[in-house]
Amino acid sequence: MQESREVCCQFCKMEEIYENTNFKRSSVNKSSYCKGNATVLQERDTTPSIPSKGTKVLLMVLCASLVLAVGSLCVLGVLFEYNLSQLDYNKCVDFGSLTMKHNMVSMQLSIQEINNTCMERECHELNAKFDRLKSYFNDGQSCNLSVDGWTVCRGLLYFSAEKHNWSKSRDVCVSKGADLVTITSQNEQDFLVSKIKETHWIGLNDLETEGRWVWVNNQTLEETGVEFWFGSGQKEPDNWKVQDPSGENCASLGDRNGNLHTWFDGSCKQQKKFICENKY
Ligand SMILES: [Ca+2]
Ligand SMILES: [Ca+2]
Repeated sequence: MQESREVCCQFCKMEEIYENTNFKRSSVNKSSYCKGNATVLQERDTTPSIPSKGTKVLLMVLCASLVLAVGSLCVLGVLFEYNLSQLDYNKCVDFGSLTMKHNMVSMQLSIQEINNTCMERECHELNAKFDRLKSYFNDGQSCNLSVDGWTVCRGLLYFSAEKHNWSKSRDVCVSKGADLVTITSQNEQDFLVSKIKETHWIGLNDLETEGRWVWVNNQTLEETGVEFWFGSGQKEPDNWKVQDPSGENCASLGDRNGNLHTWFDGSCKQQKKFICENKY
């Protein structure tokens, strides 16, 4: 009997423990059980029991959490879709920009190729001109005998085949668009000397003022700074008047004695070959 009472008390404690659970309290008649009828324990009641207040609160919290989770997932989904569309848009923009840059670079490359072609053509033409000028200035081969007997050097100097007095010689030069040659440098003197085999009239005279020698372009010897008289001015010009009382007022390169490297004054009436020069 004492043992049955102890079982009854333990059962009552368990009831208190499981009060907030879904387990259903047995419909055992506790009083009768406790009163000693310990042999009869009824099966659990199969009818649903009313949830306790704590359970309701827990369920409400769980539901709220679930709603929040679903809402968060929806928001995340929307954001992901938006970012994905933005990414696609940026890709499209980048692709368009790259395509434009590619077209620009292609166009610049085409222009550069055209420029290179033009530069190559210009370079070829300049080289051809350089070769012509090089052969034109470098040697005596640039002097050619023309059909009328003149020797033309560098396209600027004309060595006559016929002989005239000084004035007539100058007239012939002028008729060719040139004038009698002026000599204003050692190189020019040397070049002319190398091309003649007899005396030639040059464009130097003192017709206007005796002793004041000027070139046909009115330059004086002081202005040009060079002069190549025979005997370094001691012998020529001497204005010799034996053959011509008017004296010697015209200059020639070389004399009849074969001195071809210096200048001589002589009578302007003498018949000599002459050198014309086209300055232009
Ligand atoms: Ca003179
Ligand atoms: Ca003389």
